[in-house]
Amino acid sequence: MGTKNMGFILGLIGFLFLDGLLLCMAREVHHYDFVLQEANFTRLCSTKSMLTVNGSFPGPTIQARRGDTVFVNVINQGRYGVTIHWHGVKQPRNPWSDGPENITQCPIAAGTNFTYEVILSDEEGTLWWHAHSDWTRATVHGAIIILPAVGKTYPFPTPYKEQTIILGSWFKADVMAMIQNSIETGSTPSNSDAFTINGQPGDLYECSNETTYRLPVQSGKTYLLRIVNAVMNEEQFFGIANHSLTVVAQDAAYIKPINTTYIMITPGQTMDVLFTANQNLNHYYMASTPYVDSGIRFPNTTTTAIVQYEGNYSASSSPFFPTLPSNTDIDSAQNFTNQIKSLASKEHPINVPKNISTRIYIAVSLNRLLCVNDSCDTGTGDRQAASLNNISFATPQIDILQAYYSFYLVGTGPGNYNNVTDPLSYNLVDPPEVNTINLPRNGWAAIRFLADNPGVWFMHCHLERHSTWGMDTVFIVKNGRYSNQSMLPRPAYMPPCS
Ligand SMILES: [Cu+2]
Repeated sequence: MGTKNMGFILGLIGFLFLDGLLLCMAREVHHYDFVLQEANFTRLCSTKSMLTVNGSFPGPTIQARRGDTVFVNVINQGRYGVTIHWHGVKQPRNPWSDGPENITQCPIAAGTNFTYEVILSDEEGTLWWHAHSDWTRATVHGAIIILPAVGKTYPFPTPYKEQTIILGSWFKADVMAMIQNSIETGSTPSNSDAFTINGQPGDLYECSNETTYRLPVQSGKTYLLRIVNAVMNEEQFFGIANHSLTVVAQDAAYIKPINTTYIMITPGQTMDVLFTANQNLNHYYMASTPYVDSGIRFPNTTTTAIVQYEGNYSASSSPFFPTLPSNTDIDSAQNFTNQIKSLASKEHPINVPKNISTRIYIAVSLNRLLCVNDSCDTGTGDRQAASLNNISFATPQIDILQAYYSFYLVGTGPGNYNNVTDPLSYNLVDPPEVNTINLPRNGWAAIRFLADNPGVWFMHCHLERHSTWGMDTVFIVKNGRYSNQSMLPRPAYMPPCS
C-alpha cells in the first residue's frame, strides 16, 4: 500500500473519530416544567374545568434531536395523583421514568412533583406524551418532536414548514368522574361528544366555527404534518380535500413513502405526512372521522380544520371537503395499513429478529363478567370486560416496573392464526417498526422484538375503554449478564405508594 493511500486512510479514521466526537458533544439536554393544573375550557357551548399541563389543550410540545435527553419536572397542582408517559420513547435501561400508573411508579400526588428523565435513543420523527392514570390522557397530552441529529437531514426533501396536528376526543362531562362512575356501575363509558384537531372541534359541530383550527399555506410549498392520534377510543380516517398525502414516518421510524388520499391512524400512533399546496388558491378542509370495524355504537361525527391558501382571492363560500372511506370500510383501512414498510435504508436500517427463542400466543377478546351481589346496575347482571388469554388484568395498587418497547409488525391477517402456513408470509425484509398496531377484528397480528431492555413493561390496548376493562398485561424482562444490560439504579426519589 502506497503512503498516499495510507495517509488517506489515516485521514478517514481521523475524520470518523472527529465525527463521533462531534456527535457525542452534540447530544443535548433539555429541561421542561410541566405544571398540572385545572383550567376552564369552553367547547360545544359548554364550559368545564379540566386537568391540563400549563393550562393548554393540547399540552406543550417537547422538541429535541435524536439521542438527546429531556428532563421534565412535573409539578402537580391538580386535585388528584397523575403520572405522565412518554409514548414510544424506548428509555434504554431506564424504566423508572416510563410512567404508567402503578406499573412503573405510583402517582405523583397532588401538591408534589417528580422529574422524569426521558432518554431518546434511535427514535426519529414524532412521538407524544400523555397522562397514564385512568382516563386523564383525554386532556393531558402533547407532541414530542424528534429532529435528526445535528448535521443529519430527513430522508425526504426538507419541507417548507412543519405543523403538529393532534387528533383528540372532547367530552362535555368531567372525564374522570365519568370513568369512575362507569367502573363502579359496570356501564359502558360514554362516547365522546366531539373529535378535535389541535383542540378545536371544527365547523361541523355546534358553537365551534369561530374557533376552527386554520393552517395557512403558501401556494407551491410543501408542508410536513406531524399527526398524533390522541383520540380515546376510535381509530381515525384522515385526509385533506383535493390534496394527496405522502406518509414518510410512523411511530418515530421512517417508512417507504406512501402516496395516498387518506390515512388510517390508530389511537396511540403517530404519522409524519407531507403534502404540497398545489391546488387553486382557496380553502380546503382537512377532516378526521372514526373507523370502526365492529358493530358497536360509535360517535359518528367528523372534526375539521381548514387549509387556507395565502394570497388575494375570494374563497368559495364553503371549503372543499375530502372524500374519506366510510366509517366501517375495513378494506380501505387494511389496504392502507398493509402498505406500511420500514424505510430499511443504509442510514436507517432495521434489525428484525430472525431466530425466535420464545413464542407467545395471546388471544385478545371482549367478554362479559358476572356481577357479584348486584354490584353493578347494567340491568343484565353482568358487566363488560376485556382480556388477554381470557385473563382480565387488574392493576395493582403498588408499582410494577415498566420499560418501553417498540416491535416489528411482521404479519397480519384475517381469521384464526395458523402457526404452520401464516409464518410463510411474514415480512422479514422491511416490516414497520412501531409501538402501537391495529389488530383486525377476528384477525391476528404477529410481532417480533428483541428482549434487550430490562424492566417490567406494560402491553395494553390503546382504546381506553378496552384497557379499562382489562385488555392489558405486563412483560417482565430480566437484567442481562452485564451491567450495561441491567436497569439503571433506582432514582433517589420515586413517588411513594399510598
Ligand atoms: Cu400511549
